Amino acid sequence: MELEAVIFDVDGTLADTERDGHRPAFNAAFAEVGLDWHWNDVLYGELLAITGGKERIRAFAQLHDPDFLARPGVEDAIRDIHARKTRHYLAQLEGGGIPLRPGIARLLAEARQRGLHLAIATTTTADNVIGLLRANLGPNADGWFEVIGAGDVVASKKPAPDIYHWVLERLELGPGACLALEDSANGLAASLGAGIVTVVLVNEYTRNQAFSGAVAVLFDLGEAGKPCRVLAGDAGEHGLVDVDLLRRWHHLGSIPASGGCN
Ligand code: XBP
Ligand code: MG
Repeated sequence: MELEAVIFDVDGTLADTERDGHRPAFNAAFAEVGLDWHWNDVLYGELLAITGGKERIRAFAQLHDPDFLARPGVEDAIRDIHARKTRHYLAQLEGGGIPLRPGIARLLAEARQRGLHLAIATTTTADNVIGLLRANLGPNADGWFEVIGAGDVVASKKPAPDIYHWVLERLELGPGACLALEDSANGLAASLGAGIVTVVLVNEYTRNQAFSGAVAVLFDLGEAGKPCRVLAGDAGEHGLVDVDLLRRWHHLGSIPASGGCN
């Protein structure tokens, strides 16, 4: 089946947003509401096992501050902290503080030019996605994506496949016509759970995770003069991850029993 659409995860895939983007925004929100919580980068790496900011706050409190969860109105308090966190994160984006990963802008431009549909499947808040795209690619860049599936539009976040099902339905495509780009084991479980061939782009937080079932695993997509670094899978003679290579991986990954890396 022909590749018709590429579905991108956001955090960790389009940009390295977590350690120096979301994490300080959470900490600023905690300080604002008078909580003495502080998430250092090691702890934050562990907390990333829980996708979704509100879910991550709740999971942290369960372990480290159970009294917080016993307060009356705690769900409103979590929503308030998370809304503050989103404001801090957006301010950082607007200040140009979070660049895209190498090769992302190049690949998006080529994919558009060659008529592929683009979509987003992420657990983060929609405003964060739009802010990231506009800050880095221009004021209309969110319009390049036919479908943006984000945050609470589904009840079960990654590793559940629900966000991918939501996106596929709106793209009006079957999983076989799509390829997903993810950065984490949770994200890979979600895309594979929806039956989508997936390329993984690792980052410092996810590089030691297991990516069985991915058609390829890379450190980066590569830029002119700086070839992509492939950890698993076959990039052939391609020095950069471009649309031709995505098409090749999509084809390979679609062949039963020959698709994934182990
Ligand atoms: C990303 C997330 C998000 C972000 C924070 O996971 O889990 O929660 O860390 O964003 P993925 P919010 O890349 O797998 O989609 O605070 O807006 O949830
Ligand atoms: Mg991710």
